[in-house]
Amino acid sequence: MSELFVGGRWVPARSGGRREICCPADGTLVATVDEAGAEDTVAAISAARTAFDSGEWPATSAVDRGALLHRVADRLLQDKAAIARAESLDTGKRYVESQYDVDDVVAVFRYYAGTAGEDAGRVVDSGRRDVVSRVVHEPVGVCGLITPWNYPLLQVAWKVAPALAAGCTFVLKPSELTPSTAIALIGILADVGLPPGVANLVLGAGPQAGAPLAEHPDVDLVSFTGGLMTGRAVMAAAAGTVKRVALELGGKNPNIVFADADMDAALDLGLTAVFLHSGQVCSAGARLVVDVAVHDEFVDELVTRAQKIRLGGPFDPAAETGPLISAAHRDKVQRYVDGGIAEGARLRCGGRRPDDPGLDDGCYYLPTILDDCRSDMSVVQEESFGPVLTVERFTDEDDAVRIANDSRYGLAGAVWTSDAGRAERVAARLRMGTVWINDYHPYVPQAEWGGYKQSGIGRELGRAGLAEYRETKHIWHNIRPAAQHWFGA
Ligand code: TXE
Repeated sequence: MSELFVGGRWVPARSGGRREICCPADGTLVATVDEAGAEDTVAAISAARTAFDSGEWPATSAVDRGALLHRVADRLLQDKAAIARAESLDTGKRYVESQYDVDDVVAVFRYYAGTAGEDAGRVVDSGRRDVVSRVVHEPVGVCGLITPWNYPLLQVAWKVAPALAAGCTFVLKPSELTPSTAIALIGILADVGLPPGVANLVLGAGPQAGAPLAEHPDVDLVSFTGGLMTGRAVMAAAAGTVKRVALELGGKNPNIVFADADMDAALDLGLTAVFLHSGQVCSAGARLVVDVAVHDEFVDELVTRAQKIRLGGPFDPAAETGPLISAAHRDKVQRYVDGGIAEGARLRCGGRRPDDPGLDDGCYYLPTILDDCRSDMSVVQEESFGPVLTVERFTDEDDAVRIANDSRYGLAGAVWTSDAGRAERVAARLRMGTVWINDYHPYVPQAEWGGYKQSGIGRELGRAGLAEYRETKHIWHNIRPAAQHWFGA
């Protein structure tokens, strides 16, 4: 039984509510956890407020904060097998991928351990010899951190590590579908000596357990990763108290392939771009924008390869990708595919559940390719967040850029070409937070991650990812105070 973590103690949900967590690979019961209501979240906010206003953490030296983050990274490595297993059971993703995810989480904690003391502030020219003027950075305060289910621990780490590095306190609300690794991380934070009240955890549904984090006046910042519609609701709720808002709302990311690209690499990574983790990736290359000159051969080969992708559970050594997160999500993916076909797309493969009866109990969906798509189709414009690739053709460089930018989103995209000048021209014109040239998916904690347009507000990772959790203060120190007699009195 897992409870909530409030003020340094594991406590039951006040409502007595509980939720069963089931593995989407086969429906087995994985865990039973407490289900918080708004009153639990308000109690957690109060604990975080007290720890920020009266506790030692915000005044702890950056060196000590960094040392604590390193201890967290050490423990994560020590517990890697158990954490990866828990992540795979909650999400259904392959165990090996969950292990990579833990490595990435460790890298994020190490990165912010190293940067906690960076950019503490600067002295600025006051224009006066009797004045010392400086700009300092301070922790923003109490943070509400709301995360989704596709990379549960990774997305928690992208928020928790910089928040702690900056000296903030927080209330974390992970996805109600995948809470296990957040529970493990909170346990580790307590074990390595984080003072009570700095890290608080509430589990449960968004509208009940999550909404107070956007609304409550004692929360200074809300950082949210999830869907566009929920992100809009969080932003609207946060407006009532003008709190800082950071949003990562996914994308509908173009993967542009020119005729002069290295075709084998473009095919291989084009497949990974969209079908990794069955498309449940915010930066998935779900829109293939391909040169009309190579369209036929490229798409034919992609279809051949997509049909060979082996589906299976987290511990099936033959599996290359896993299930979707839930049956409801699979239904949503199916609706997008059906809608695309109704709007004129040509189904080249997939478009349904697999035939294998061994997969019947899981939320599996076949890798799907829809050809002959247009930018105005819903399946092209909206995030299906499943293993669905749409294909559009372009005639020249301008056309490719126009199609790729024809989206309300702007998270990521890629361009494949052997012409370096063209690669740079296209990269410069794409309105996206990340552009890969002749590659897809890599990221590093040192580089900012986030979206243009409706993909979000602010950045995670990198220096900007730390800056999100800092306030900026100008301190003007008159070292020779003297009356100025502006007024005659
Ligand atoms: O996400 P939600 P869902 C996209 C993807 C997916 C869609 C919906 O397209 O199909 O979002 O997924 C919490 N106040 N992404 O419904 O609702 C919720 O409990 C405060 C993109 O699972 O956005 C969870 O913790 N919080 C994405 C978190 O918000 C609320 C990753 C995300 O849930 C809330 C996942 C409320 N009113 C899905 N309502 C990405 N950007 O990577 C819900 N929540």
